[in-house]
Amino acid sequence: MGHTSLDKIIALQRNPANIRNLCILAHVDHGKTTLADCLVASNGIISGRLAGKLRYLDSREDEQIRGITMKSSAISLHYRNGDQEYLLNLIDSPGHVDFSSEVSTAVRLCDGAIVVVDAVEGVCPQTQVVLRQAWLENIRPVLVINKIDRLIMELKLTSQEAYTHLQKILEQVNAVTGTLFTSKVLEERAEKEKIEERESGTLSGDQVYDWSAGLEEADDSHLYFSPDQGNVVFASAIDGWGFSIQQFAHIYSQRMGIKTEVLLKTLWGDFYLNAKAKKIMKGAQAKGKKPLFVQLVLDNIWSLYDAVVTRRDKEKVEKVVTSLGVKVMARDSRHSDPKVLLSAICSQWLPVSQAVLSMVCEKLPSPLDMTAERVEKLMSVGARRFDTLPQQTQELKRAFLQCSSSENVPVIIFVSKMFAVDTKALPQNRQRPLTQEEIAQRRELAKQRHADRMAADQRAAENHKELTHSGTPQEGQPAGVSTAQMESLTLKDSKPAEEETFIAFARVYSGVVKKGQRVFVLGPKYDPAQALNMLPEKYSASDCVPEVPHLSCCSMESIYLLMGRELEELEEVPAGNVLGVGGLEEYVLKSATLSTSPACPPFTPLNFEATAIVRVAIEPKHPSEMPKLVRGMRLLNQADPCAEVLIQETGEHVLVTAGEVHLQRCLDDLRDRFAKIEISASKPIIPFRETVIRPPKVDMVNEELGKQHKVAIIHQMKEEASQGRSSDTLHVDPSGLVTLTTPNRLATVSVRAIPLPQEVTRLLEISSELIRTLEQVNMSLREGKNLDISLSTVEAITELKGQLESLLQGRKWRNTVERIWAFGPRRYGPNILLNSVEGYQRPSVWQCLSRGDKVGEAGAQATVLRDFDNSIVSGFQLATLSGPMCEEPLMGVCFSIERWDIQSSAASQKQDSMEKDSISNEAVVEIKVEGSSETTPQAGGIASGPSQARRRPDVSSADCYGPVSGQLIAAMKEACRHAFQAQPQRLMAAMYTCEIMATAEVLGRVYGVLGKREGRVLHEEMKEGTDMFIIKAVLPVAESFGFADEIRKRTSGLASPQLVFSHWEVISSDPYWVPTTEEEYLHFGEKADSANQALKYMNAVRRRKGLYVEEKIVEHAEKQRTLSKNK
Ligand SMILES: Nc1nc2c(ncn2[C@@H]2O[C@H](COP(=O)(O)OP(=O)(O)OP(=O)(O)O)[C@@H](O)[C@H]2O)c(=O)[nH]1
Ligand SMILES: [Mg+2]
Repeated sequence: MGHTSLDKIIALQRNPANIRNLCILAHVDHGKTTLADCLVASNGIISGRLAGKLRYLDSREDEQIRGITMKSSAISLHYRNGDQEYLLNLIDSPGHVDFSSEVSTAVRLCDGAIVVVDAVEGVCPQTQVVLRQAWLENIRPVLVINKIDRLIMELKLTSQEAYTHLQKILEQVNAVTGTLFTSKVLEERAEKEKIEERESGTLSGDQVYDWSAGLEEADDSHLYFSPDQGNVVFASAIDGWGFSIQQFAHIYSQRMGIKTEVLLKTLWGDFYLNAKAKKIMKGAQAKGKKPLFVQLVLDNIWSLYDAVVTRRDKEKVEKVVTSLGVKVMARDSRHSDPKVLLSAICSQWLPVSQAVLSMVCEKLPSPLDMTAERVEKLMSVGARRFDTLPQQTQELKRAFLQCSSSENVPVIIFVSKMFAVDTKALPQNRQRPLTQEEIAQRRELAKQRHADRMAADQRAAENHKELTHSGTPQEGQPAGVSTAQMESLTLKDSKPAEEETFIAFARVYSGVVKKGQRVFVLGPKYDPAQALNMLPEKYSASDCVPEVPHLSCCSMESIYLLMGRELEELEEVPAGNVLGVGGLEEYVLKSATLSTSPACPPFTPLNFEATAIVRVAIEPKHPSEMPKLVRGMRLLNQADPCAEVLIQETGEHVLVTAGEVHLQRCLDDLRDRFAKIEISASKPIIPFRETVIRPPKVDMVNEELGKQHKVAIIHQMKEEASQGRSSDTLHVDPSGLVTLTTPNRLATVSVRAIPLPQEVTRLLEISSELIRTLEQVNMSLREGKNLDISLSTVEAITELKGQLESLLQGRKWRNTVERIWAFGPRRYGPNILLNSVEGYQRPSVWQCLSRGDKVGEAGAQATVLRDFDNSIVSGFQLATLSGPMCEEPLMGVCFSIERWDIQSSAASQKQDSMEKDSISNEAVVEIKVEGSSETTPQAGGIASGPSQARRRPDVSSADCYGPVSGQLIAAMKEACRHAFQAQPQRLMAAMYTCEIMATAEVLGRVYGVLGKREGRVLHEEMKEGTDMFIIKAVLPVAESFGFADEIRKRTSGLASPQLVFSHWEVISSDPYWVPTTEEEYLHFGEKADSANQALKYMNAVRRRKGLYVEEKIVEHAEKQRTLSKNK
């Protein structure tokens, strides 16, 4: 097939029924890009010979070198299926975990996906993740089982064994889909019941709870992958072949005279051919017969490989070639590598592109088939319900479903990422092949100019040489172009442009996008309801910029067709297509929604599976180049969906990435493209968490601790007291209750730190998004606003509360959940502030669940306290943000406030303007109220006068400490820190899980590396049908750098692990442990720092942050010298 012309593609873009937007998803190295090559070759963009070797869509140099994809890239292909012509907008995605955010950006723009699975490795962790991602975005998948050649050549399976193996893989994939489906059905059923319950009042008493309901009714057969459904292709992308059973059904229906429909149903499954009776029978396995699939399909392929590759039987090959009716060129059959001949035969016999593309056209939905469910999901952000959106917004749903390109529908575009291209590579700046006339014309011009130049001085001639030299000559371009190149270069030199241009990777959901059109850019927090109130009716984006929050206007400077490494400029793009948009870099950071209608809501944010965890500090080699670095980092931030760039309080420029490989790519990009300077990066900054634990029973040397420990704490506190840390404002009692008074002695808080059970911490951690929503709801309730939250959010919150209640059982935790005051840090972290103050009542954090219920009338004291409620919360937030061990965030700590007094003058300071009678009848009035209640905090000292000051020294001195709320924050923070220190403290390390596939020979070495790096093997199993072992292990992030490389080296590349962030784990050793007995001294040395991993980590963090580190650098220098006798 020849090269598809641009005009053809433009024409196809207008017919959404024949458009397929799809991406290729898989675990790393399962052959996505190789498969994409075969599809690209079918359009003549690359040669068929190079397909599979070129990896055309891996256009970056580092992608080619490392052999993995790092960025998703799109290409538009044309395919004729029967009498219909299709436009396929294909996106290749990376499979490495570090780049899973690129997968999210690709999946959002598609309606379908090709999921590729390696026939040997089967379902891998990332396969499950991509299936889930496809599911979450409601896009339909089809399956390609790739690398079947490995079953023949590497595993040397017989065709029968291969069949069993393939069946297993299908089962595995379907099991993943099944789980996703079941959970969704159950969720939906629960939701439906809830609604019914609400509508019908109460449930009837005798209703039986039927847990299977819903599952049976729901038809899920279309979801599963099965060759007879036509949604599975078996392929070897590298050898260029692939087939679905449809193809074989056609072949054999002609040859054997069996109906195609019959073959379609029987080619896959437990059927066999009874040659005598000329019948297809069931029960091949039971009768020990060859299944049809083996006999009619696999055997052919196996014997072809046998003849061509294994035995190199020329005669047989010739026979096969003639029987298949394919043409083989002489140079292919003479080639020393038999694989060349093989792929020459196979790619004509069973071209993989045909099998895959016809499956795509038949089985994947077009943009017109978008479901209402998916539209609602896209349009309702966060906790909001779709039906609470303004009417005009809800009407837009129709525009999505119609996917119309008429002039009067609103334009809706979603930008899922921004990517940078070299400005020189833009079509505007690139030469196109010239027409003959133009060439002639230019030649004349050039000749003339050349003559002029010759006459000019020597320098001009030199310039000329240089310029012609630096233009990269393009292959196959007609003569005379070099002059054109020269021209364009001189032109560009005259106006220095940005070297990188950002293009938005986007899709049109409705309307026609035209070059130069003006649209609204809707920020993620944009609220259409608010905007519709503020904007005049029929407001359009071409009017001047309105003053609406999170709304701006921009124009589409240029729009492009994405063609892999190239871009083609277009004038307009109709609905249903993927496109590139230029000129948005000022308006869009990473993703955005664009529309001509202000009623359009911003789309739900992308689901990112990766957690950015690896951070490094970056600085330029030459300090003077700082501005360049800052600019470069800004560009990098925009160009990568997942990388984060921030400036820490310390002034360091920090880059946060998803993993080691991602980090490497970001640094390369920064160095070579965005900053173009030498940079140095710090060692990865490893995050830790600080926590407290229940008093342990044994110490470092496994000795019973018993009472000894308590003694240690008291000892520690005494020490602190002697150092002056425990002053008269601080009191720590032996049970760990810390009481702290503000410097002005007006307020006192008593706090105790309690370790949260592990499951609670984990629950809080996974529910952080929900807690954040809860906090937002509470905030708006406090402001007196009413937020419409969706039923599912309310339900999720109720469920969270229920789970917390069931986890926090026992005497110690009685009524805890109701008493939760706040979560922290940042108001949604995994620590709890608990209200254990007797008689103090405040609205519960769960108040959104019981709206309308009045909080019990509190006493007067409580009202005073209520005013300072926020200070306590702020103090708690600060304390949990950075702990006392090494200023890392806390995790899994509950701070229970057991007492809290504020003397009323403090309160009156705050309420200076409203004189309250309640103050005077306060229980804790110890000081005279009248005087201070009239004074403002600032002028307090002056107004109270010298005589009063003499009488009440406490109060007057109090005033110089500033506002009470501020003091209370500081006091609360300090109290929390002391309470924390009064318990056994521990560090928590971030852990990765990894799954390593290794053969038996290298298993030992894998264990060796894991052991050295403090990894722990969770389980090990043998992969059925192969000699591979799958080892699942956890490994501290701190020990993970270079892990993948080391494993790869030690096993000669046979095992390559992928690290995924999993959880936080308490490091069992106590960083503050010091040896106390003689034996321990001998064993651990005086400071016990050799074996203490926690201490090592803690000191490393402290050193990095410039905190005080207690360590001796040289110990017993003299002694050491005398030890070595040789000197
Ligand atoms: N034997 C065999 N090898 C294959 C086949 N398809 C791809 N490969 C090889 O598998 C390796 C990975 O192929 P890629 O296409 O880069 O894999 P990918 O899925 O794009 O990898 P990422 O993009 O990094 O996730 C390459 O070395 C290919 O040559 C196949 O059908 N058979
Ligand atoms: Mg790839």
